[in-house]
Amino acid sequence: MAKRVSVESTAEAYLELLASRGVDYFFGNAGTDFAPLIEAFAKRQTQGQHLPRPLTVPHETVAVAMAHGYTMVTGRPQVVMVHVIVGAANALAGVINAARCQVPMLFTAGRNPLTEAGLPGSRNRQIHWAQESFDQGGMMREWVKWDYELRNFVQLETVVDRALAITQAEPQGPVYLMLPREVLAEHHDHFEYSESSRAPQPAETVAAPDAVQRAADILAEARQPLLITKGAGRDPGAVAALVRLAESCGAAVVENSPTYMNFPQDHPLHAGFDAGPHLEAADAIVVVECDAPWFPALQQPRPEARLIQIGVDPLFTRYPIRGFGGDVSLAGAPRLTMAALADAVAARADQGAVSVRRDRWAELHRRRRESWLAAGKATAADAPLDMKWVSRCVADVLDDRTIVVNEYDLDHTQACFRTPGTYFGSPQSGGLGWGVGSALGVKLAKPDHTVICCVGDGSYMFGAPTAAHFVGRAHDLPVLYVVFNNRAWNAVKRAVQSHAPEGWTARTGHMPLSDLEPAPDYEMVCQASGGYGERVESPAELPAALQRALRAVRDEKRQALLNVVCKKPA
Ligand SMILES: Cc1ncc(C[n+]2csc(CCOP(=O)(O)OP(=O)(O)O)c2C)c(N)n1
Repeated sequence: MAKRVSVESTAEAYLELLASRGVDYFFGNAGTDFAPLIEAFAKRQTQGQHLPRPLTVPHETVAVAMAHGYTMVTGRPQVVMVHVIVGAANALAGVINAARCQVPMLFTAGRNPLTEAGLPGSRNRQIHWAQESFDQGGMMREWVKWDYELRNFVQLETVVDRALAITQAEPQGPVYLMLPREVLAEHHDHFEYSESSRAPQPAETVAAPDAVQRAADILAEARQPLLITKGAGRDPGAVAALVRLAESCGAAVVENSPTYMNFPQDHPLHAGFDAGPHLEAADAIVVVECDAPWFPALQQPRPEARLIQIGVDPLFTRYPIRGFGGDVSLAGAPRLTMAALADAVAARADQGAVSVRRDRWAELHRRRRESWLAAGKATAADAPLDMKWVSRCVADVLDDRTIVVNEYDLDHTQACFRTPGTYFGSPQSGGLGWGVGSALGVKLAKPDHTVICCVGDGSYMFGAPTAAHFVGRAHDLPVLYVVFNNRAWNAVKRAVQSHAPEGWTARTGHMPLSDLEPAPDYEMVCQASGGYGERVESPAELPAALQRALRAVRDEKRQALLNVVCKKPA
């Protein structure tokens, strides 16, 4: 049905349209290009009209990460707007993360005024000459599914609906819309649009039945089937399907650097976080939404092992190189694919053999968890604290209404995630600075949940923490940050150690470009924005410190940060 509303400008019509399409938030980091939009926001807020809620986010890293975090728990894309080319440059790493994580997002930037004079919105600031590029979309193009510049008011509805449809079509990922100031500033008196989007919205797909049957034949005949996943839980509904698939053939499930909660970690078929020990024995391997299931330079499955790949894009089309093979490849919604495959396998598999395998895996599972528990407890008295012990203490305060965002240092072996949507790990693209902001986005989407952001000291600093804590206070988003402070970039140190185990750094004990000392008093960064902050140096004190911090976020409704002083790596 067509709807006609009175507006003053293209900018106002744009806000009307975004709200009608279900966009809740507009994460903005503004510049001169925003002027017509800010006017439109002011008018509509004053008049109580429907609009996406504008949130001021004073660094682009945080803005993109917040949109990422909000969407990874709701599935619904939001709008980020940054200031022309310079804002887009700051946002780019976050857009790369969203692209690799297949998170939809309407990423937008102002476009410098095109005209030097003569139109409403024409250039009137020093920067308006130098901030124009020949191809503003070019900087982002590799990382977005579609980019376009809004050229006129007449196309507004088509352009916005097309952007929102493309970002949400699988494989999902950000799209980029540029908004020239003259177009936003154009005067209009009314806007007519269709109440719901007319853009095609492709339905979920599932592989053809004969391909599913071929995969089922492989799994039914396998004696040692193995499942490896990283991101099946992007769709929380896929978790139950993965459980059914694993149970149908008695296959162990390895979560490889998980980006989501994929499979209940207390399930007897959960086989840990490293496929390495199981690879040699496997005769059928199912790779579910996992870009790098093993490292061919270090280890390969047996040559005769049959490979099945499942994912919305099992080819990982946007990766320049990825050579993992597939005897059967099942593109489509993993939830539907795995459900169909589980049914087909259950109908064929030898139930006796399946139950023998399940019992064997269950015993290994029990022993593995016991040894992980013991390894954590063995560090309970270490000071500075061991990250295993920090992880164990964090794990002890988790429940089904607590969501963890982990950028690096929470040790998976010390926790036990059971509920879909309760764990989110670093994007596979590794653009640091994601955790701090995405935890804010999660809290925005789930205000009734506790959100704990586990973050390395390095990752924390990449996350533009001053801006993030500003947002936490300004927009009432009480997140608990646990900073695993080892005063180093351990990932960099480990890379040097594996590159040159007996090299100069090993012989001299001197490793440049990897230390973070003198370390800031991170707790004070949070205190500076009204939060609770505490430095923790004693392992025995950590459980009580976590309770104090949880009281701050849950009862006092203010953000909190524990600066946990951990062992410094060599
Ligand atoms: C934007 C960006 N810059 C640099 C890197 C390289 N890098 C990967 S891990 C890492 C260190 C992370 O430090 P921290 O969060 O303290 O965790 P730790 O490695 O000490 O456990 C760095 C610098 C990156 N991934 N992303």
